[in-house]
Amino acid sequence: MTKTAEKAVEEKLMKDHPLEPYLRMDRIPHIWCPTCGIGTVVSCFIQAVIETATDVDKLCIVSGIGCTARVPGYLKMDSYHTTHGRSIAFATGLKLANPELEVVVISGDGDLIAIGGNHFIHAARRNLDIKVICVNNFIYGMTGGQVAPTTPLTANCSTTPYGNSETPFSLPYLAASCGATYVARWTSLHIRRMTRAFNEVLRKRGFSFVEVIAPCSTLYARRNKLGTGLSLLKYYHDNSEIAHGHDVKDLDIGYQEKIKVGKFIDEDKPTHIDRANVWHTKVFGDRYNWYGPKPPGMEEAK
Ligand SMILES: Cc1ncc(C[n+]2csc(CCOP(=O)(O)OP(=O)(O)O)c2C)c(N)n1
Ligand code: SF4
Ligand SMILES: [Mg+2]
Repeated sequence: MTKTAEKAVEEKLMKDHPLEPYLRMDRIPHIWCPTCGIGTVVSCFIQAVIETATDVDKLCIVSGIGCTARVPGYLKMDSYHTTHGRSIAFATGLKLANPELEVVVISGDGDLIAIGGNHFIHAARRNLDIKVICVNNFIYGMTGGQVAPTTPLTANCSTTPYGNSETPFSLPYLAASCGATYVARWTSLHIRRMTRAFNEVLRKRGFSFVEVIAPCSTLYARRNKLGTGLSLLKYYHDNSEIAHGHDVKDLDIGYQEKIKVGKFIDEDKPTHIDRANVWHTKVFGDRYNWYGPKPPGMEEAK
């Protein structure tokens, strides 16, 4: 093929790409390394937005800082790239200021669970109606591969050159024990299942959490001599076990051990705003102004 023909094909592909309406194409190419898992999460998320016919005018995407936290910058919708560890705090403000918004946090394990861990547990405890997608690459990717609260025992990081000796969090267990209404874990290899999970959380009311295990090819894979990002995907293929409904206490991830994936929690309970409305109506009676839209079945509650 001549160079001109190649360019024409390239241009047509770019023009016809089905996700293009949802991407800020002026920012492409993105910053992520080859075979990094974050881009897959973006594609699956957009696919879920399309499949659920989510109103993009009401959709807000929030992140903190990190490689994963760059996601909102590429999405052509209201998106907020906030400060490190404060994505859920920011999302809480958005949701409470305008309960009609669909607020989705997409950020990294460091951002959400290390510096941002306190916001995470309290948003889950309150059952705040937001969706949290955590890309867990077992490391602080953007800042040079430091150890994270998700790093498996013995794994090598730039700050643990002799191996990690700290017990990591199991994110589904953490989310579930704090009160999350939806908890799932997939790897970036599970494209259709991850997309289905995003479909479900976009339709769910309440604190919904999806952990996506994704390769950091440049830092985690290389430092641990695990090959490329592609080698990690092969590893996920061979070592993921689908275990829907499995006991959340038994979802730890050991270094290069089997990874249990699936949907572990899917339940319905009143959200933070539902409870506040019911309680304040009880306390203040007719003097209370209902906050936000009434949920299905509660229209007559006041
Ligand atoms: C208050 C503050 N502390 C530390 C940093 C430096 N910092 C930026 S991103 C990051 C960690 C990113 O790790 P993670 O959230 O897992 O995202 P990843 O890059 O792995 O996707 C850190 C420590 C910062 N920007 N602000
Ligand atoms: S450093 Fe790691 S997490 Fe960041 S873009 Fe590269 S592969 Fe992805
Ligand atoms: Mg990370």
